[in-house]
Amino acid sequence: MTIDLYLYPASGPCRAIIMAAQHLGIKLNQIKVDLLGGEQMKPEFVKMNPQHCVPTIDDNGFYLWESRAILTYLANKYAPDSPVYPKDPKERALVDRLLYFDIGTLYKAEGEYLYPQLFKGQPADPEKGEAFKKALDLLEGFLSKTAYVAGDQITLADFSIVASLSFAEPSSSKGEKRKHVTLTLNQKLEIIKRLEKGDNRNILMNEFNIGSSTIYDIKKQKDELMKFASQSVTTEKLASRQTLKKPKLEQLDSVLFKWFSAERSEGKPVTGPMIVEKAKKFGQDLGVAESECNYSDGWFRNFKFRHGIRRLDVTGETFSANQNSAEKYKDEFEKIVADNDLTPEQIYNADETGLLWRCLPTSTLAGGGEKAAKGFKKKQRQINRFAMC
Ligand SMILES: N[C@@H](CCC(=O)N[C@@H](CS)C(=O)NCC(=O)O)C(=O)O
Repeated sequence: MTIDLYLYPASGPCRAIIMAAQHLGIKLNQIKVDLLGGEQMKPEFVKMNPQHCVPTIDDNGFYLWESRAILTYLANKYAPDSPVYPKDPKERALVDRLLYFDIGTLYKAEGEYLYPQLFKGQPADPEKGEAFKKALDLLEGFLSKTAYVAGDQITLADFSIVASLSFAEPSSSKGEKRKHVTLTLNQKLEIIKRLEKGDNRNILMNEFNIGSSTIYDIKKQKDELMKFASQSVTTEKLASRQTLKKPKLEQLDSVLFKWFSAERSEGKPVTGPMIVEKAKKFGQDLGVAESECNYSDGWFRNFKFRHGIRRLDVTGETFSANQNSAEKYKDEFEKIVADNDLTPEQIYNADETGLLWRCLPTSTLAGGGEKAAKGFKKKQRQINRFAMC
């Protein structure tokens, strides 16, 4: 039995349903409605929802719209024990309060301020802007006390409010995409400290050039970040680190990439299985537990992605000749000719057989900086035999 969700991908209320369903493991059959093309006005849609809006669900003939009503319906019916919509009357009332705050205050103020600017090209109305800011300040007040909007656990109110604000964030950038910023652990810790001191999140967003979702993520990561900081590493490390990845895995990654680069700088072809084999060996030496790294396809994909490693065809023969030895051999060769009193007719030039080189791979993995993989002789089939007389 599937639940159909009629949606428009850019719609904030629709995103709330998708996020909550994903969190609760509820499968939805997503059906796109082309709002710009007026598809919601078609008789078959209006018959289902006379208010002709998305999100709308069709749960086997039960039609429901209004995103917050859909959220509570899905949780009640398909995840009754989930803490996203607690059973305790008081806890549930707090979630409801935030859902009503969203529809009646936050999303309302946001829409009244931004919609005329976005859809009618009207100038910003400072009074409406002030009302929106007041609503944001109220939200800020709630969030300064608890990790999530309605307490210390994620609830339906978070999905609703995040979806509402996901609309304001791109709108406020006036069409310019904010450059992606990756904060160091030190910066994240500073943000946590300042939020706890009561600093305004809008000021922090501006100062660090980040969006509200990043602030949200940092607050979510708070315990993990504090634990990591207390356990670990020097101040310089915190200043440069951007993730909480375990040091041992970092070491493995770095030593493996050094080995890979060394092999490639000598022109040796390197294949996936070779890298995985080497990683296992280094992992063993570093004491990396199997639970920390399983050297799976996914791990290998990420390793290649992190270092910009890709597959290149082996081309040319650049590495087939040893230039240094060839230089030295010139003198040796002249001496052999003189010692044996050889005439030009007695000297032959014979290339080495290519047979051995056919055992080498015809492609290799190569680092991001390599444009072409200089290769050995390849695909040679003939064998030359010489009979001296
Ligand atoms: N309060 C409703 C708002 C729904 C709404 O306004 N949907 C818009 C898209 S974001 C829509 O479908 N507009 C088309 C129309 O009303 O014809 C909810 O949360 O579901």
